[in-house]
Amino acid sequence: MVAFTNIAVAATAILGFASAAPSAAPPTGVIHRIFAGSTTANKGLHFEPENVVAEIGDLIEFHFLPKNHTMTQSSFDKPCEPLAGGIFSGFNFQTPAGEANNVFTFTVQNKEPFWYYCSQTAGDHCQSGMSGVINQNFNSPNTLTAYKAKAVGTTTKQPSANPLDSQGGQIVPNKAL
Ligand SMILES: [Cu+2]
Repeated sequence: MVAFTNIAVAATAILGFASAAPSAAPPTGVIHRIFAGSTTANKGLHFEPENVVAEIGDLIEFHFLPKNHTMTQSSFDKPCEPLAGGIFSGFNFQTPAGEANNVFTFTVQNKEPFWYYCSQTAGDHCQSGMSGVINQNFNSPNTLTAYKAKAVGTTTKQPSANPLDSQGGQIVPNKAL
């Protein structure tokens, strides 16, 4: 009985580790490109598309347009605030014109809603509606519209003291250039 308990504990530990690892899901080969700073919507304070449905193992690839945006993971309940241990692109994609030289990528690990915002405070991007969601639960009142409404009046917070410290994803060359 003691031995069985130990095995169960060990299995839980392994599963916990696997779900926390950034690249645990086998890749599907599907890439979802999301553009930060669309020039056609909301005066550029916009992710396009801002509502994405993705499968586990799909790659999410953020392309950055002017001027200096981020992708910062949050919870639904606290818009414009980083989720503890969440994914963050860092302020590594400043560009005066056209797409930044690098993109930010990560692999979808589960089907839970993934909420994110831009943490640029010059111009209050998050409060102005620069946010998005991957795998929204369409049977839930937690919609992107509700997130944006809740974001108004919040104060943007950063995930790290160093604005360049990305976490949970990869910065790789932009093959579209
Ligand atoms: Cu922004």
